Amino acid sequence: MASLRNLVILTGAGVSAESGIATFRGPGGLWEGHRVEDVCTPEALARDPELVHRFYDLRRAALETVQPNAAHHALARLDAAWPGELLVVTQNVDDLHERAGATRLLHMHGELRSALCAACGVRERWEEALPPESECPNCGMLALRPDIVFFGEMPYAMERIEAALADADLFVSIGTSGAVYPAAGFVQTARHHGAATLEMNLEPSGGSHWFEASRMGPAGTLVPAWVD
Ligand code: BV8
Repeated sequence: MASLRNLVILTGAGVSAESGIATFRGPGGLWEGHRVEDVCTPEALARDPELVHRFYDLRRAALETVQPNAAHHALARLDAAWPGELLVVTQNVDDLHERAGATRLLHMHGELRSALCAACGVRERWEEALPPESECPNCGMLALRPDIVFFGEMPYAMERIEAALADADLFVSIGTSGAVYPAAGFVQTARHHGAATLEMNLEPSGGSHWFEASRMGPAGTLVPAWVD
């Protein structure tokens, strides 16, 4: 990788699978227990706030029981050592990348350990249960919601992501099904700007045909082998 300068690495639920966090679309997956429309849309939040808040409370509480795996640690080592530009864009809302030590990281779909005020727009660190109608510490309105990007909502930091993709020499996708946009389109943007592309996933994804190189297998094995 000596000639490369700028890396963009996209991660999905597959990078956290070996930590014991269920992916979305596999057997027994997270969505299996729920229809996506029932827990991850603004309409669901308005229709049944108790269900949606509880869905994310359970996932936030589960963070206490899991640890970063070898893939998270390898990416954190790369982050610390890489002399050029590097950005890990995660679709995941868990905190395993940062607990492994990643710093050049952004959560494009929000974070479990954060609450968003629907009234003033402030994002607050949030560690415990978040019942509906919780008071915003900033504006006092009873308008806190999970800080999660629902379907139909704009992902965070899209301008920063687009700029990083435009400058990337290498785009790597790890552990994502390529089922959700705009993340699933990042590989095409990176290729358009001349980046090399690599996919590491347990099985071919919806976007595998866009990648010049693909390595199939568990992230906990493939990512350390690639980094080290
Ligand atoms: C938006 C919330 C516009 C957090 C999630 C075209 C362009 C733009 C948008 C659209 C479009 N077409 C349709 C849309 C709308 C929609 C969309 O993409 N729908 C899909 C269903 C077609 N997109 C949106 O609504 C997005 N917003 O476009 O806004 C806009 C513009 C202007 C103004 C306003 C709005 C918002 C999408 C975000 C939704 N939120 N999550 C949470 O609850 O966790 S999505 C959710 O699914 C995840 O966050 C993730 O992003 C996504 C995909 O999941 P994956 O991470 O890939 O997980 P999955 O289980 O699917 O796959 C796991 C993979 O890992 C598998 O391939 C498996 O093989 C592999 N694996 C398993 N184990 C391992 C492994 N790999 C390696 N090692 C292992 N051990």
